[in-house]
Amino acid sequence: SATLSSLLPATALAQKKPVLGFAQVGAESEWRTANTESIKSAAAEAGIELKFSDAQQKQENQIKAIRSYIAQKVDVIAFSPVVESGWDTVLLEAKAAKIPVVLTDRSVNTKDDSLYVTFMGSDFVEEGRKAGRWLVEKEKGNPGPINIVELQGTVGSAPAIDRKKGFEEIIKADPKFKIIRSQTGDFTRAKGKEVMEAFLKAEGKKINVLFAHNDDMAIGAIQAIEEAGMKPAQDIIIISIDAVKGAFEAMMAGKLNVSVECSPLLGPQLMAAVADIKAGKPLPKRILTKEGIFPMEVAKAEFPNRKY
Ligand code: GZL
Repeated sequence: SATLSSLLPATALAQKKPVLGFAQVGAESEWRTANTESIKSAAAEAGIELKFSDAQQKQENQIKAIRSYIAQKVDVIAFSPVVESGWDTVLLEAKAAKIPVVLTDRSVNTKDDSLYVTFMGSDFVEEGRKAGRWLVEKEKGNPGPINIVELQGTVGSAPAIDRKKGFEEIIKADPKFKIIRSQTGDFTRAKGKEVMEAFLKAEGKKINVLFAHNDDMAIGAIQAIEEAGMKPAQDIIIISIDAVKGAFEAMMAGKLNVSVECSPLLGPQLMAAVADIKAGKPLPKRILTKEGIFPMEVAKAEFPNRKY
């Protein structure tokens, strides 16, 4: 009897939709929601079949999802590693199954960079430097001391490690800047508010600056600052990263001083990479997203152009 393949024209088989398995971090922030939206809409646009999972910010759930994609024999696996370490084992399993892996947004710590085809995402160290440079410029006339509290992102994640590194690299040039408290708010509004409340209780009016590793924690902290009877962006200068809509709304309300852009719109670049991999084209090991910085003075004019 004729087999199905002999019935279908060869082109139909050759154009079998590529299948992409994507293991997302979670839904912890506006940035992450916009990133998920970008990936889902770009997959639909590109005619790529997307299998998608949300790990609720737990590494073991991401590893489980990657293993399920290996079992389903998807064409490509992509993920944003919630933390930098602990991926070699499951990436070796993907390599053994001959399934190429793309890292998006965050990278992994590994000695074997054959475990992934490419890493596409922002330069988080540069984002930290941009935040530091803005503060140095803002306070150039102020002899100090300038006391900074820091809301770190998820412990062990590339953005938290690298944004801290970049920021400190810039402010260490002048001893008037002192980070007096630093703790993780896990990139969420709720935790950002909770930790800022603790900072305010401990340090109160001694705090001159808040450096938040993302807008969601900054927005939570703004609520804590107001509830403590202080004026955000005036009594306490607030510097943040992502430049999501919520940050623009806070800047237009005069409650946030500046947000460093970190684009979540990686969907189209990811689908192009999947198509190139399927076509056997080589990819650069590192694909960098271009980004700016938005102080409150330009927020109103820039807001209509924002896509996330
Ligand atoms: C950065 C991304 C971070 C965002 C946070 O690329 O990994 O995770 O800055 C998000 O908002 O939670």
